[in-house]
Amino acid sequence: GKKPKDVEISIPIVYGNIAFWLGKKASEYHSHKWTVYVRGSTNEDLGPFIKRAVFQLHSSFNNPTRVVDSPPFELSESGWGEFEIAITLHFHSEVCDKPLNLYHHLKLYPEDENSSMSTKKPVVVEFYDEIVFPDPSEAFLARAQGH
Ligand code: SLL
Repeated sequence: GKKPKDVEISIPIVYGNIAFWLGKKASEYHSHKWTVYVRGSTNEDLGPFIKRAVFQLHSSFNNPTRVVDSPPFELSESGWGEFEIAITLHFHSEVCDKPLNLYHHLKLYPEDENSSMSTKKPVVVEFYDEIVFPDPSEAFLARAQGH
């Protein structure tokens, strides 16, 4: 059973991507501009929890391992194709020593037949999730309370 003093901390997040088709400015290898991101579900700063986000891109990109060391934890690029992005979240040491992996399939092209390619209407695909820390340290609790 759960001891009454047991607490867990749950951080609501949203991760996903936004993509703009470049229209007349599109070239063969750069048809879209896109941004992949991890943010607080109501835009709260994740900096107190997350130290670093590593975005692993498709091998067709130069330097496909992209490290973001401060918020906002997002990465913008241009390209032509969809692929799975592995996002590794590293937490501050008092939060959690173990990194967390998220996977996001980058979406550039509208899904349904009714929405055609448009430079004005971006494609957005995002997911809600919660990062749960079942046994937070005192230091983490103090940090979360000040949040
Ligand atoms: C596909 N499996 O064939 C996917 C791979 C890779 C997309 C998509 C690179 C852009 C650049 C780029 O967009 N790669 O060269 O900078 O559809």
